[in-house]
Amino acid sequence: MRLDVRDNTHVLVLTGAGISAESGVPTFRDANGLWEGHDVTVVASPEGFANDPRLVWKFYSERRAKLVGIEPNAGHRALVELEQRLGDRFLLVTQNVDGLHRAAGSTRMVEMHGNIRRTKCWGCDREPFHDESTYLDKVPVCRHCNGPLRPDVVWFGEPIAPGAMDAVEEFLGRAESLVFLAVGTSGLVYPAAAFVHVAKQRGGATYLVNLDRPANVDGFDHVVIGPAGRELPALLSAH
Ligand code: BV8
Ligand code: ZN
Repeated sequence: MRLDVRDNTHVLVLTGAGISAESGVPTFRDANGLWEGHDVTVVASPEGFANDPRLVWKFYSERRAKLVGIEPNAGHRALVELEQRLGDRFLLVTQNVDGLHRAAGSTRMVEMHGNIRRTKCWGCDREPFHDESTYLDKVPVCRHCNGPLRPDVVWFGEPIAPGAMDAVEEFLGRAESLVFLAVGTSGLVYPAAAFVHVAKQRGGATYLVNLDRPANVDGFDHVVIGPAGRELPALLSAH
């Protein structure tokens, strides 16, 4: 199967943890949504951080440490090639916080759940900054306001990264002949899981590449079951 891309086709891509699996980044489903027995939706939440900031920094520090030396894979690269072919008729929205799309060369991309390699202040609105440090035994504090620093990711119960949804709306607003492609996502987290339904309402053709059939599989016209690193290059190859 190939993505049906014509001269006026606009392609919106949504990726989840599955596209980074072949790079060695564990997915959330792998761990059944648990980390050291903790429910990720609790650890990755404002309440979780307020309740035990050291535990939350341990969770993110371990994930930051696991990202050292991790490289993008053929799935990430296939999306960069498609972006280069389509230009402004392409937009990638990722749920991932691992930074691998940017590392692969994606530029027409929004990180709707933030980026684990950035830290921001919980207490003031100083500019978030690039940070790959790990904090295993203390909670870092802001030198401006002395408030606790936190990973610049969107937690459960927090609104999506500012501008991400606007970018999607702007793209959908001008998309003639829309194609929506989801890759490596279990379709459980909102609002990302609803994008396929939005695309269908806009008359878009919907494609999925995933290792298994996700919760929102019924929204997809075309379903390719298999690893993204193998399936994406074939699906996205130029005619
Ligand atoms: C919001 C950053 C409102 C942090 C993440 C009840 C019902 C419905 C919704 C809700 C509800 N209760 C609460 C909500 C809303 C909530 C939500 O959806 N909860 C879920 C759990 C029910 N959503 C939110 O809170 C969002 N915000 O709604 O705001 C609002 C508005 C205004 C003001 C205040 C509030 C924010 C959600 C963002 C949470 N942050 N990440 C971090 O990373 O630590 S989500 C996090 O989990 C990831 O970013 C990702 O999005 C999600 C995991 O999902 P996937 O990426 O799909 O990964 P998963 O492991 O699940 O699946 C991998 C898939 O890949 C599998 O299907 C597998 O088969 C496949 N796969 C594996 N290997 C491969 C592969 N596929 C291809 N190739 C392979 N090799
Ligand atoms: Zn501060």
